[in-house]
Amino acid sequence: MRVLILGFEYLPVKVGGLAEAITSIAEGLAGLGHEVVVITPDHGRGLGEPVKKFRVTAFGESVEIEARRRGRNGVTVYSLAGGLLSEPDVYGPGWEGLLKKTVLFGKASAGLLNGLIGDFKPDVVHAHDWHTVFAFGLLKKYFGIRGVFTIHRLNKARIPAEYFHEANLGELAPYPEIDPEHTACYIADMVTTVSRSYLWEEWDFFRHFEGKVTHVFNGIDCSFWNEGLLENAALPREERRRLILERFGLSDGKTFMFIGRFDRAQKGVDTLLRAIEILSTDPAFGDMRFLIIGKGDPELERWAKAVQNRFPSNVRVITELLSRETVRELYGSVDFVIIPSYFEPFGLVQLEAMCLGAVPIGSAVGGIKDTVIDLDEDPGNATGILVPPRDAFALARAMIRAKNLDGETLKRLRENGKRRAKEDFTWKKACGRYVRVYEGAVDKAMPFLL
Ligand code: NHF
Repeated sequence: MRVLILGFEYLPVKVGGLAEAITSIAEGLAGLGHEVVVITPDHGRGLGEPVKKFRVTAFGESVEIEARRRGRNGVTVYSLAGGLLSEPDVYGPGWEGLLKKTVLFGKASAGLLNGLIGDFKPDVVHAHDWHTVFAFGLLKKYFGIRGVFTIHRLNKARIPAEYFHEANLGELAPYPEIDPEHTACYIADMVTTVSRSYLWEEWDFFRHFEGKVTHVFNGIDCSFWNEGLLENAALPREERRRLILERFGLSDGKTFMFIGRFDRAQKGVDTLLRAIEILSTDPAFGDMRFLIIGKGDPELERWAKAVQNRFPSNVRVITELLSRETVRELYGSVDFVIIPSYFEPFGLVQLEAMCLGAVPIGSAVGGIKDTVIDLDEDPGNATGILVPPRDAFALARAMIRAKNLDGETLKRLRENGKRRAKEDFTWKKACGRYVRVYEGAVDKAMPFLL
């Protein structure tokens, strides 16, 4: 099949998990023998060779668009530069700037395909997240291509209808304020999201598209998240842990790690900080170590530092950016990884941890619930522990339980986790299912089948 992919992030341009997901899907499809072309904004990176120039009008101005092309792992990537498309802030500048950038991306994508269509007529256009709504709408309008829209994380934005008029898609904007995710799903032939549980948690949104909605799990690239590549691969895990803790000025102990954005909406670092405060009065606390890695909301950063100052022998907060290799070293050394998210469409941390033998303790939501098999639910196949979200007491109890697990259970959790990450959540599987979505040969979400 010929597949055209639209996305606002594509490696090496990365803000979050979206870049990894879109890149892995494109490369995975190419690996299955499909012809894959990606269109993405250049975001001022100047990647690839300039191959086409043309002008589009947008917001009363004429903008020169430069299409740059590069090949990467079997995929042809076009990045569009010019005007706001060259703005380095991927999701900016500001909200209005972002809206204008999405409109310009739409027109420039249509202009690019207009020039390519004689040589490359896609069988399917696969658009990711709402920033591609105008590109998706225009490609469907002018070329009538079958369209698949994937939601990696619902944004629930409302944008003024005038942006649709400016994008030459006024027919999609009958009301003053439009939800772009709703519009993209409405015009799509198929709608997907990245885990089964997230789909049902957000059924109030997805039910509007009943009959054409399904999930496709993301995958994990265990070739990078691989124990064999650890700096201290030859040492026993406890020794690696001791060395890592020493590096952070801590003595040895059972180690729990959090890695993620410090925000109040999703990642739940506040629940973890509360749980540590609760644990501090427990006799078990003396043997527990916490590595909290991330940054974001300044108030949460202050709270985290205050917890570190209160418990200097137990807690380290690391706000500087760590390389992927260092993060891999940490996953391969700590005992447990905490993922206290309030919601998680898919989530990569729990699977990265599982690839490297760190046992996840996560909220029973979205993709975490679908990837981690809970110790109480299925002790033989368990890969971690699930707790209710936003419940610091439950998380504290789970951490004490984890600390006291016997060696045999811990080993089973680790081995099961590695196997599940490597075998059940491969990008090859994900891409095989996307192909079935493209062909319309896939099971759908049916509320009466729950
Ligand atoms: O893994 C890629 C990522 C997900 O849960 C993640 C999210 C955004 O919030 O699909 O997209």
